[in-house]
Amino acid sequence: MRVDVVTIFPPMFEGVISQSILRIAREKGTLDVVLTDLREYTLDRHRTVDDRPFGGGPGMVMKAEPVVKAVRDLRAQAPEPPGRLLLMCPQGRVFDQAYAQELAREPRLILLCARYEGYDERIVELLKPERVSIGDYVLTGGELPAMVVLDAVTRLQPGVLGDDASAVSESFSPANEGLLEYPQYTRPAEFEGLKVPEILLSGDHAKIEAWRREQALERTRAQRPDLLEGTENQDA
Ligand code: 9D3
Repeated sequence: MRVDVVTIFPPMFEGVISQSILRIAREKGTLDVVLTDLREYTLDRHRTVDDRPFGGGPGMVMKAEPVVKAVRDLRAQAPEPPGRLLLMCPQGRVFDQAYAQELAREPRLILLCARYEGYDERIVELLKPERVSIGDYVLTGGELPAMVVLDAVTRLQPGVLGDDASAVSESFSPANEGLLEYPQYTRPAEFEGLKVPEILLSGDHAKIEAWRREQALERTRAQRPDLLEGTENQDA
């Protein structure tokens, strides 16, 4: 999969793509991340990417021209398919695991990071991106959201997490019945006076499984009752 990122801050991505799962995916050739500095697509001496809003008001607005040129240039880069274009913005479709799975199947994504208070609406009219938000809180730009999408989508690529494929049996996937995960423990069996639940040391796999499901339900009820609404777990 190829992921293009258009941003005025390419260095923000360096740490994320050079460590952990993203580094492994890139080394395996599963993932190709191409960072594009939006300022490369400006023509003026000051490399201006923003300007004051028509009609007045606070803040600056991202100019249409550099963004439109950058995206057209990337889309034209053969032999890659043009790819789905995602505009990271607070008014977008909220990113969740189903959305991540949908994007993970694509051969190519272009992630557009906005800065400032917004962007010239003609960017949307001309490029017809899908708008993506990562949730209802205010950040300073689209870079962190783009990294969130990149991380979630990368770990779903075949082979990235290994054969054991913990990507399929986890919170928010049908294999886990849409429940939060059960508590886990590792050695030592006692730490600062706290013992690992006896049942996990019993070797009785049926009992362990029942305990885990009960714990997962209990946690979901306490922390995320919204996940239980309208599911087969409702009466559990
Ligand atoms: C004055 C109204 N603000 C909208 C709530 C303007 C505004 C604030 C912050 C416009 C852009 C931003 C920067 N945020 C993003 O670019 C962004 C974002 C976010 O702030 N929260 C969750 N997801 C995203 S995706 C991009």
